[in-house]
Amino acid sequence: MCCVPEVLVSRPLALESGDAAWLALKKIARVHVRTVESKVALTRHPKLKNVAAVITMGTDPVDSKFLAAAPQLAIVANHAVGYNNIDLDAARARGVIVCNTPGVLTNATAELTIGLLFAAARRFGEGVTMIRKSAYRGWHPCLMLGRELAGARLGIVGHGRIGAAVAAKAWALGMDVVHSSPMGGIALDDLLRTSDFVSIHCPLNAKTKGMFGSREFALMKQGSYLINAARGEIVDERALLAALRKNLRGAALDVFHNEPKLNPKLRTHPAVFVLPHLGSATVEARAGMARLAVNAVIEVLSGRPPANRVS
Ligand code: 8YV
Repeated sequence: MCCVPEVLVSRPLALESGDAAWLALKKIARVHVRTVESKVALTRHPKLKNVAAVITMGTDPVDSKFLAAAPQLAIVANHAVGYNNIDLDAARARGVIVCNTPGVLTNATAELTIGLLFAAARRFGEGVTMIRKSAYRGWHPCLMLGRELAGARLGIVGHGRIGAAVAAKAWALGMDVVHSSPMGGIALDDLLRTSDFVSIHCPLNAKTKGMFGSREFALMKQGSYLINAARGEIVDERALLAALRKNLRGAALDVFHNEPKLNPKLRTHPAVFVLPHLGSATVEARAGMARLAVNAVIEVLSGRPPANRVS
């Protein structure tokens, strides 16, 4: 048994136990799965010192401390398209391959974003709260009026796979869609000044961290909305709360700072609708992500180059 590589999976994957990729992995490796209930941080996991591969979640920090605790490690397969949780320089210095799971979650995340647009525009959060508190006292013509998406301008910040998929769906809804990204589109300031809805779809990195601060919010239109299904840290939450007292009508967020601990001011704000990071949470996307991560591990353990290598 000494030559069978060991693999640590940070959380159970959304795959059937008979899934072909999963069975193929179990054929070539001894696989340890950390339970959802486990309180042991991945960096302190007792198996880490022996593993050749790890499947991490986007929420697991992979830094030099983590890498030092895993001296046998050959691959980190990140079960996420984003890899802001991984110190790529540290991985490169150690010769550890890093892979992600792009493509398979594009549609799921774009659909969720369209849901957030409707939730913000048609005040789903306030409506649900009214019902749950038994505060609905009867229909009247001015009850909880919202905005229509058709004809409104959607400004997409970041125009990768997910931003482009959101643009196609929003266009089909009759929205006037513009985008801004380092690759093209309009200037960010112009997008902010002219959009009724601003939706963030860029990766979190040194350039985008805190990119939405008081200056950016001050540029946004009176009565506009912010949508974020990318990463919480792209938005300065204090500046967002201040903008909600001034020019912003509402916000719909799938991500926030310090997940899972949400700032109580955002949690209780009537014009803020928040979901627990559900962008890729569909059976289809999660199976696709799991298979990409598992296959990347199989390839590396078999001495072949994996797909979706980011370092
Ligand atoms: C993941 C995501 O659910 O892929 C990403 O970048 O944000 C989500 O799909 C999350 O990162 C947990 O792994």
